[in-house]
Amino acid sequence: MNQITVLRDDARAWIDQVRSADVIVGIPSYKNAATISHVVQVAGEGLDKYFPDAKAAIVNSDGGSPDGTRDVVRNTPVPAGVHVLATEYQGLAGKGSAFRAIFEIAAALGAKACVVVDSDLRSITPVWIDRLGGPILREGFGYIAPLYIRHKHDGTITNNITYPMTRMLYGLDVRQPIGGDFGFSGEIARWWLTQQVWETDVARYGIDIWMTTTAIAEGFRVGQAGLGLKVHDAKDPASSLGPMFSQVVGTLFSLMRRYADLWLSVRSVQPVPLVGELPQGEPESVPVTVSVTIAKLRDGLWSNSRSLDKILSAEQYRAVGDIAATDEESFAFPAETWARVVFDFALAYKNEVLPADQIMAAMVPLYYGRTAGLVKEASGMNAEEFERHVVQTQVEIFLKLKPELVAQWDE
Ligand SMILES: Nc1nc2c(ncn2[C@@H]2O[C@H](COP(=O)(O)OP(=O)(O)OP(=O)(O)O)[C@@H](O)[C@H]2O)c(=O)[nH]1
Ligand SMILES: [Mg+2]
Repeated sequence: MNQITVLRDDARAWIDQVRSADVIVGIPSYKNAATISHVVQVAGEGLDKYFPDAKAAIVNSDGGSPDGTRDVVRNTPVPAGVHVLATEYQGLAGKGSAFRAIFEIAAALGAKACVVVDSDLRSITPVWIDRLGGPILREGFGYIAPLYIRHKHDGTITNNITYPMTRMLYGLDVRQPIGGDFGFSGEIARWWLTQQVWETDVARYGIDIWMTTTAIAEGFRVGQAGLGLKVHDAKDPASSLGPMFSQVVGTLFSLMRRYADLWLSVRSVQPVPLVGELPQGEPESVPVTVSVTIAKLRDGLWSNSRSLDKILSAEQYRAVGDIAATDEESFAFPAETWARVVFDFALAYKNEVLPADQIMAAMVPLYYGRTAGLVKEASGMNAEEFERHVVQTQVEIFLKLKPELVAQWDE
């Protein structure tokens, strides 16, 4: 068994008492007292209904919430036979450390399948637990990513970078590589625990892209679970996604170095097996303030000019300068320009032209710029039109331009 490093005494005592489990649902949290009870209740129902013969547990891995999140979990009724732990992990503060504690508990209990779901989900239903965990327990999958429809203003990091890059680099059409709700085997959890990443951004919001990328690159069988709509406490991309962006994309870039031998030779895209039905429908809307995102592009271009001069090619630097100079009315940030900007940043990260944190800080304003462009392109579209005309168009552009990145990588 792996060494236990992030578990407190209460969690260790609980493990000694429960001893083993077949299926675990892990729920990371930080200040989610208002929403987590629903998630725990639905997880309990899902385990009871779809895994009646399995020994099951729910583990809330909390970041020391001051709002009583853990007590809410303890006071939520679950079906008889489902064990519940609400504990505070130790280590670097972040979602990844919360997951590490869940992996350690899964390993200690010898769990065969593990499901993780976010604590701010409002659209979760019991069947999610089956779709994410069933293929692991019963069909030999190693990793299940979620497939759901999100509002066009939600998931801007996914739509603008983690989806197009994952698909282009590794050749697998995983639509929600950082969706947060996953199923995985005990085997992969034990492998993740052996990796020396827990002092990096993987311990924070880098965890999702790291799990998905390593699952693909290490050859685990990957599937997607049709989960319908994702409705959660979504953040306005104009105001609160900067740090998350740096952590996710910095992790994606460092994985590009690790798995270069793999992705440099990938040229086509394979579909991912679907569990359940293709999602449909229109989720509730997420607000976005375009004027704020454009202002962040302009301010950031100016304040990061010395970094951008080292990172961007002259052509791309000129292009984003022209984009920033257009007024909100006619603002556009073409996907081609964005793809080439992303490639320039990936190369700068690999070649260490500046310290990683400076590179990522200089990229955030450009992400705001592309987000404003995406919101403008999506204007008047429903979820289905947005998927077809904006998201799928952009991923095809990344794939078409991949040879430009490959040619520069080993220069
Ligand atoms: N334990 C712990 N959990 C965290 C921490 N940060 C986030 N989480 C949990 O991780 C899950 C996802 O976080 P969210 O902030 O909802 O992020 P998201 O939904 O991926 O991102 P958005 O699309 O921007 O809303 C939630 O269950 C959070 O409670 C943390 O520092 N510690
Ligand atoms: Mg959320």
